Amino acid sequence: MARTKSSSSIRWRYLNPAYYLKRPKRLALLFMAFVFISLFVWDRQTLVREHEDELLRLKEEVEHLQIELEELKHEGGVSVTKTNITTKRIDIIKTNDLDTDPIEAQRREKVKDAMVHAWSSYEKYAWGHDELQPQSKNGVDSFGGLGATLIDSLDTLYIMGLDEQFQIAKEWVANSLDFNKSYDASVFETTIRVVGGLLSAYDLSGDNVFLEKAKDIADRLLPAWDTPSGIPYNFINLVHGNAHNPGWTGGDSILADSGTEQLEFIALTQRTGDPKYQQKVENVISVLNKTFPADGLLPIYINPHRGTTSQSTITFGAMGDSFYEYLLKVWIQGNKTSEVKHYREMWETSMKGLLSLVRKTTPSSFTYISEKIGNSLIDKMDELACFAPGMIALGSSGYGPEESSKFLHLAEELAFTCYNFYQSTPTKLAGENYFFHSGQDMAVSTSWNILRPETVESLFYLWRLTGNKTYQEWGWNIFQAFEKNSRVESGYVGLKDVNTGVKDNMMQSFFLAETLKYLYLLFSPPSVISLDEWVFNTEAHPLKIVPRFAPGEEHKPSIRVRARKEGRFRDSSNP
Ligand code: DMJ
Repeated sequence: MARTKSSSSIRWRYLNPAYYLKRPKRLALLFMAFVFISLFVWDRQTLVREHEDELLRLKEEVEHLQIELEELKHEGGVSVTKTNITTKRIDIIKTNDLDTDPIEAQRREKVKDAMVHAWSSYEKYAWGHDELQPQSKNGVDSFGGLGATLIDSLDTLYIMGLDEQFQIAKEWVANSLDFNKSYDASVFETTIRVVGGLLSAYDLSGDNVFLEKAKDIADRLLPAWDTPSGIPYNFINLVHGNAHNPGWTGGDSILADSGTEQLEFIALTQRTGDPKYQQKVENVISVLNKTFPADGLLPIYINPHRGTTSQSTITFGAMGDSFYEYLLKVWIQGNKTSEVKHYREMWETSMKGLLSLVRKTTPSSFTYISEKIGNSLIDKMDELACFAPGMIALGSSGYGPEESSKFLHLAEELAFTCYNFYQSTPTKLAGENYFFHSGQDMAVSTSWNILRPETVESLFYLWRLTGNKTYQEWGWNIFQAFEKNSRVESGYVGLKDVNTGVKDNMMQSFFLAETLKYLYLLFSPPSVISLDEWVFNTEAHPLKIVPRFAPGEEHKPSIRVRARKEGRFRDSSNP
């Protein structure tokens, strides 16, 4: 009994504080064990809490993705939301901030300065007019008084982060832009500058005012397509809706003027849900496809009654150019799906035709695209055709590997020729067109320069698609030539003659829409207006690529304004 009692008291003595007070080493050991156990437990609990938070966040994300997926199923495609687009803008700014190449950043700032100079001159002397005449310091309404420069500049201001200027311009669009003008407007110019500019501003900012205005002007243009063949008349009165073709074409419609509205009008259908815009412009391509020649090259004049072409010049320059550009770009805008396969096929056919026009100069072997009348090739190339290297590079990736590198190589050779259009003159600015005489390489013919963008456009695409910094160097040289010859106290002017440097008195709206934008993007990271997400119209207005509607499918707008409510996305129109 005594033995049992003593062994139990030995066991319990460890709970008696007096035991430890007499043994300080054991007390210290006990204290350390306590600290370790507490730290271990605390650490586990923190980990569990963090995991719970992470799980909750992931659950929320899955929930949002499920909602998006549901919407996808209902709408037949991914909805591009105002929220998403606005986030993109934040991405643009962030990307710029993170950019580390100091030379690129410096050059980009210089181009931005040029935009600020051009814009503030327009603001001061020509506000609300179509274009600024910098030497006489006044505005002119070359497009019927639709604020062409202002609308053409919206997206450039936005992309460059010129927010204050963008807001002021937006106020003007909301309060002063008026299309109710009895003016015979060019369907082509109004579409590429005004419809395109407004839609791009809408896609970037998500502000509905731009979409409303784009719809207003497009509705006024739409009767131009009401012809026996569906090939549009190229001019229309914005109030009365009576359409016609200019007398100098002999009543014919012009190829580029009739086949360069597809991107904008398809985009408008996607954003409004109204099929009529897309139907009118796609019909034009169907009509032309019926009699599309084996070489894919169409003469520049088309009879709007019969829908057939008459013998006239074949060119990738003036009056032909952007028809070919839009065949490729509608395919890109349509996500390269089977819906738009025929656009790609037509474009590839035209590229075969283009190859048949390619020639080399002597003695220096510059590659150029000739023109054609009947069976005769003409050794002439417009600077306007210098958009082609960019287009060919953009389309090259759609071919198999061999063809793809062949076309990319051609694009690079053509871009070199176009750059030499600039380098070969005393001002280092290109003339309007060039002739190629045997033994003499290239000779400038029409010698003005009106601040056109095509060469820098191609340099932009080639730099984006090859990563070759040479294209940035060439673009920088061209920019410096503009700064040297075209910058005046109140804006930028063209040159009457690139040999003498004598200036004209016009700041073309495409200088702000295209030339400066492409130069800015040439010195920006490729994620700024990524070519995977955006397609540029022929006036350099980026349009967001969204899902394409199948024919006959019920049209619902693909770009909608949505608000976040109770953790779920809902239609703001149906709160
Ligand atoms: C622009 O209006 C467009 O790029 C059009 O397609 C052709 N010409 C001018 C710029 O040169």
